[in-house]
Formats: sequence, structure tokens, C-alpha cells
Amino acid sequence: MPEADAGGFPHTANYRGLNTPQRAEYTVDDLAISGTIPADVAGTFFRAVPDPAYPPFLDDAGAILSADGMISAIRFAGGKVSTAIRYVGTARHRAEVAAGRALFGKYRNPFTDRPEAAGIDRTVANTTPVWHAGRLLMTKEDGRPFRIDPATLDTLEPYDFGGALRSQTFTAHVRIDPATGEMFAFGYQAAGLATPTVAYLTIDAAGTLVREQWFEAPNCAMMHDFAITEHYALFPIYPTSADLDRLRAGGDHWVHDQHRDSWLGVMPRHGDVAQIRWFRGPRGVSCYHMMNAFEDAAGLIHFDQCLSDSNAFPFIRQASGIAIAQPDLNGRLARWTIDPKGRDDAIHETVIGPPGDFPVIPADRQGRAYGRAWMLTMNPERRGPPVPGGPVGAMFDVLLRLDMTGGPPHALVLAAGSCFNEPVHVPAAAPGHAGWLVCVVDHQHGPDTFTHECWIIDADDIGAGPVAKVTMPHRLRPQVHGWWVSADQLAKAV
Ligand code: V55
Ligand code: FE
Repeated sequence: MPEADAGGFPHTANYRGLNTPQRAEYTVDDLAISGTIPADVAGTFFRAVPDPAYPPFLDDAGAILSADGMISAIRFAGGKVSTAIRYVGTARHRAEVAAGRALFGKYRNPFTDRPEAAGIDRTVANTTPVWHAGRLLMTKEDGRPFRIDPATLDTLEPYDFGGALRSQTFTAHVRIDPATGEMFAFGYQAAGLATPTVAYLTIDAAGTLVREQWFEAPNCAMMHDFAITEHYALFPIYPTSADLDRLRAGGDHWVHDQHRDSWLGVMPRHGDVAQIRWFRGPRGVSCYHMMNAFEDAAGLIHFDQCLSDSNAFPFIRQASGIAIAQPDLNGRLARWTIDPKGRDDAIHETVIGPPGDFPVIPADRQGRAYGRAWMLTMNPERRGPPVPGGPVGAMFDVLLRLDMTGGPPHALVLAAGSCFNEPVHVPAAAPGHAGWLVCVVDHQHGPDTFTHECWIIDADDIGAGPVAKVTMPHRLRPQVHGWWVSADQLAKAV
């Protein structure tokens, strides 16, 4: 293990600078506001902000993904803003608090755990807060969700849809149909560690898990996200895979293979998994997040994704013997077009945007043709190095607004030393208004000195900068994903 600091955390990138553990739970009211908060921005911005409660006992570059889940709320009500953050009360966090030290070893490798960890659910529930049918869930793809009280941020229970869920896992990237309110979801490694079994889940608008079907993927791949259209469910497979023997030997969970194919599994979204057709994509590519997918008038399916030439996580490339440094990793917003009724398994790719990640669309365009979209990227003419932080090691400093109908992109470029966390989209009541983006912006003032603001940005006029800024009261680690829950939705919490 490398040298440790006073808190016992190693002096490595995962625990320094923006990634410095905070280990603090708090509520602070009446945050300082500059500018005017639009009336549309009434509700809560829930955020997943992972923070390791205890120093690791193994030197694991992937450990940043194992930081304990924290659920944060930034609440907007009556012109006032407050914030709170709490650990998710996972079985893992509770066991570590009881022991007063870390018990769990490498990222998604239980064979590296301390003996006291045997039999305890390993998930940290640290990736996405999901709101559906009046319930707030904290999710992570390696386990089942935890239900959170949206008012107190108390962890209520491990959530299995009232005993209905059979899958051992549940994705952090669900898709909610804007017309029906149904939630489409999946779990990979559904039958256990490193199994190629995928559970496909449909949950009705009332939150009942109405159908769970299992299928075998071509291999045990990382399936971080998926997509729906009005009539189809789309399961992407990239060549990053897990292997039980490697885990037993104490190895890394994921290895990426530059020479293997990617695949897109396509089925009617209310159909039977036996109907899945696999379309063959390019070799070696990887994607964490899909922007959207939709069907056109000709019946073709378009699947838009933040694609890169290899796995975007440096520690996965390193474990795979892939010598691509982070600044040299190329990517693109790629549209894969397939014909679900065609004879062959061809995928036609078009580049529709720059490299980047954290794609955002209005919730009412999910699975439908769309116009506006937003994402984070990096300034190709940057004046300084990116702010180090997060699992990729570098934060994004440009917010882009894309026009899928062909108009020019717009950008909001931050000054050197500042970076974006993923925005959420807040719809506007006024017809024709594009709504708002709400996000946390980090400002670096020195190697270990940061301040943070929550910005509200006109979604159609991002270049104008924020219309309001809220000063965050304490140091924050990087967010993973967030979710906007309006005051109306909060009023319907069950
Ligand atoms: C990601 C994040 C994760 C994870 C797997 O952003 C993939 C991608 C925060 O945890 O476990
Ligand atoms: Fe994600």
C-alpha cells in the first residue's frame, strides 16, 4: 500500500484533490443564492455522491467505484435552497461502521474480502438515485437497490419490489416511458457473480414488477446502461467482461478486449426474450451511457450513445494491457442504426456529436425522436489541464447543447480550474420553453482547495451562463448521477 495520510487514506489519485474523502453527513438550510431561481425549479435535485467511509486495505485502482453510496439532496422551495447528505445504510456500510474499518476488498471481487465480510451484501448503492411511482431508490449495477425516504434521506429497506424481484442485480440506468409511466430495467450477472444471465424487468406505472424474464448474453459483459424506443428494448454488449476464475485468483473484475465484437440485442419491449436478435457492432469499442433511442417513420431504430474506442476507465485498460493514455482515448457521439425487420445483422454507424459523456434529454422524449440534447465534453482548446477527479481521472469543463434536427451546437465553456458534474433537466411550464439544467460546478483554487456551486442554466441559452448560482456549504466529492424530482412528484411520495 502507498503512504497514507492522517485519515489513513492512501496518497493516490482516488483519495486526493477533488476525490478527498469527506465522510460528513449534514443538513444546511438557507444557502446563499445569487441571481433568480426560476419558478419552474421547484423540487429536489437528488445526487449520488460516493464517499469511502474507511481507508481501503488493498491497493485497488478500481476502488473509486466502491466508495460508499451517499445520497444528497439540493432542495428548491419557495425561493429558498437547502442541502443534505447521508450515507446509504447498506448492509456493507453498516457492517463496516460496526467493525470500524473496511471489510470489503477489491471492486466486485468478494474473494478479496476480510473473513468478517462473508455473506454480507457487497453493494454500495452509489450510482443513481431513481424516482418512480412515488419511491426513491439508490441503485448500483452490482446489487439490488435501497429505498430511501426522500424527506429524511433515511435508508428504509433493501428494495426487491415487494419480494417480486428474482435477479440479484438491478441496473443504475432505468428507462421510464413518458407516455405510459412504465419503468423498463434490467440486471446483469442476475444469476450470481460473473454469470452471463441478464434479467429484463418491466415495472408498471404503479411500481409493480409485472414481468421478469431471464436471458443469456453472448458473454458476461459489463452492461452499464440500455435504451428503449416506443416498441423495443435495446441491450448493448461491449467487449468488457468478467470471469469467475480470474476473480477466484484475486484478479480484477473487468478486462477489455480490443479485438472482440460489440453487439446490440433488440427485442419488442413487451415481447419474449426468445425474440432477441443480436446485431453486430464494431470491435473494441465501449460505452457507459446512451443518449436516447427511437424509431423513425421507416421503422429503423436509431441508438445514440457516448462511444469510445476502448473502455473509458483507465484502470480497466491497465488491467487489460491496453496502452492508451486518457488524453489519447478517442470517442464520439455515435448513432447506430439497425433494421429490426431486416435480413442481416448489420449496424450502420454515423457520428452525430463529439466525444464526451453524461448525456441528458428531456424526460418526455425518452425513447422518442428528439431535438434538444445536452452532454459534457472537454474543451479542445483548453488553456490548462483538466481538473483531476472522478473515476476517469479528469473532469469535464464544457457543457454542450446539441440540436438533433441539424442546428449548430452551443457550448458553455468553464474557466480553467472549474468543472461540471452531470446536469439534470428541469422542464418548464411555459409552452415552447426548453426548461433548465441544474448541476453542481466545482472550482479548484489549489491542490486541495475547492469550492462548489449549484448552477441553474437556461437549457436553450446555455452560452449565457447560469441564471442563478447557489453556494454549496461544504466540500463535495464528484457526483456520479442525479435525478430531478419536482415538487408535484414529491407530493405523491408513497
Ligand atoms: C460506472 C460507475 C459505477 C460502476 C460501474 O459510470 C460503472 C460508470 C459508480 O459506480 O460501479
Ligand atoms: Fe452511469
